[in-house]
Amino acid sequence: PDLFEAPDYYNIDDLLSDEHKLVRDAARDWVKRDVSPIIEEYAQKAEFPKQIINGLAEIGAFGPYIPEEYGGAGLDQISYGIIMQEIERGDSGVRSTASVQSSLVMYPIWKYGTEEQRQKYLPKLASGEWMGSFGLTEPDHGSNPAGMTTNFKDMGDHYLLNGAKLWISNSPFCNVAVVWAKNEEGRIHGLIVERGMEGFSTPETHNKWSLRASATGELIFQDVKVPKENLLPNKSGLGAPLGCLDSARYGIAWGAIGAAMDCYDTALRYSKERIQFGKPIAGFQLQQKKLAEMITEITKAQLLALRLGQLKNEDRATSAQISMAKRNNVDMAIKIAREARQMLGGMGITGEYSIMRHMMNLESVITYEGTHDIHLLITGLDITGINAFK
Ligand code: TGC
Ligand code: FAD
Repeated sequence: PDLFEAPDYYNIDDLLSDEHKLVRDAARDWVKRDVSPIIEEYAQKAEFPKQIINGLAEIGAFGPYIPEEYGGAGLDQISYGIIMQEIERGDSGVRSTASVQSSLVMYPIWKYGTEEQRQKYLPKLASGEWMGSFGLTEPDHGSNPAGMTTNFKDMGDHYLLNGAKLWISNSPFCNVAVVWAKNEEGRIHGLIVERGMEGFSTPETHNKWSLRASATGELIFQDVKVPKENLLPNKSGLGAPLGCLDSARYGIAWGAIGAAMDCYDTALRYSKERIQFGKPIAGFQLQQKKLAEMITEITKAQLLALRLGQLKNEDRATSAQISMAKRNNVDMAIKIAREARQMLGGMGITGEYSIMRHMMNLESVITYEGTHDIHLLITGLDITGINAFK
């Protein structure tokens, strides 16, 4: 197939297995065929393209590393990363949908759920028949989720859930939501809430200038009766949702490389064709500086992600290592998007090219899953032992 140009300045392909390359080519081919041609239109009209859900399932984007017995793709962590990279080459919003489904909905059900919960939910989530969302953030508790006020009471034969979550990806169309709430003792637990439960609503958040092709909304619980069998029993406390975030943040570290590659590739091609002052703008030193720094930063980010993937495969990656990669790679991508946008001059602000969309998307990516500053403080805490959050 006619694939995207994929910068690989350090022959990193040599470090990938044949399976990694097969997974990558399938994802890349699908993004080029089914996502890139339509995504600008959906971003412009601020709508998630639901017709791509089947394709996402087919390339293994829903639960790449979830075992095949539960409908997952049974792949390793590097394959998971590569799939996120290829999807985000198309659009960060589409990658968000896959990240949430895999790392924030399937992962907690797989890791913290009962066998019955795994059997009931995972195959349907893997096939895309059901879509999930993840409710941690609240209107008054974003970076500090430990302060959450959403809560549930034990009513004997069921739980009664009250509260509200804000900024929830996939919420407007999710069939199930993994929701984090405090019990009467103030301990955080995960609950699976299903659409249709009385008192549960999911209003959409409009007027976003970022991640427009991803649906974002609220999760509102007004005396929702949640069956007792919907509680995730095998882990509680803030560490439970943070464990899910570790997996999603790892995927984002790879995903951001995809957005950066697309911006770099677009700027490189454009600059070789665009003639000003009698020569291609790629021939001017100032433009070469931009391109040379872009490929340098992409290469460093690729190596960081790949090494982190190896550590993840060996179950040795620490949360602080994941924070470093998420922070570095998203920052790398947003800077490349801004520089690449300038290289296209006026054309760079139009939807004829993907760069401005990536740039705006990355404003969400640098904020969600722990902001740029929060991840810096995680590194700071890790290396000094001193907590600067509070
Ligand atoms: P702290 O006292 O540090 O920790 C509480 C407990 O959690 C444990 N822990 C972790 N466990 C697993 N993975 C991690 N990354 C962990 N970090 C900490 C910790 O050991 C402790 O366990 P225990 O057993 O002692 O209780 O907690 P803190 O309240 O001081 O907060 C730390 C901080 C600020 C780093 C944390 O709250 C944080 O990461 N805040 C950022 C919030 C965030 O990232 N929200 C993301 C919401 S989801 C989202 O954005 C989805 S976007 C998806 C998309 O569309 O792609
Ligand atoms: P705040 O926490 O209010 O932070 C505001 C500013 O203060 C930031 O710059 C932050 O870095 C800084 N700050 C905060 N605390 C400190 C400190 N201790 N020291 C120094 N600076 C600090 N959440 C979910 O649960 N599920 C989802 O699916 C989801 N999807 C999202 C999709 C989109 C498009 C967006 C934009 C967000 C999404 N989020 C989701 C929420 C996201 O995780 C939060 O926006 C993020 O964690 C930051 O929280 P906040 O917006 O409340 O900002």
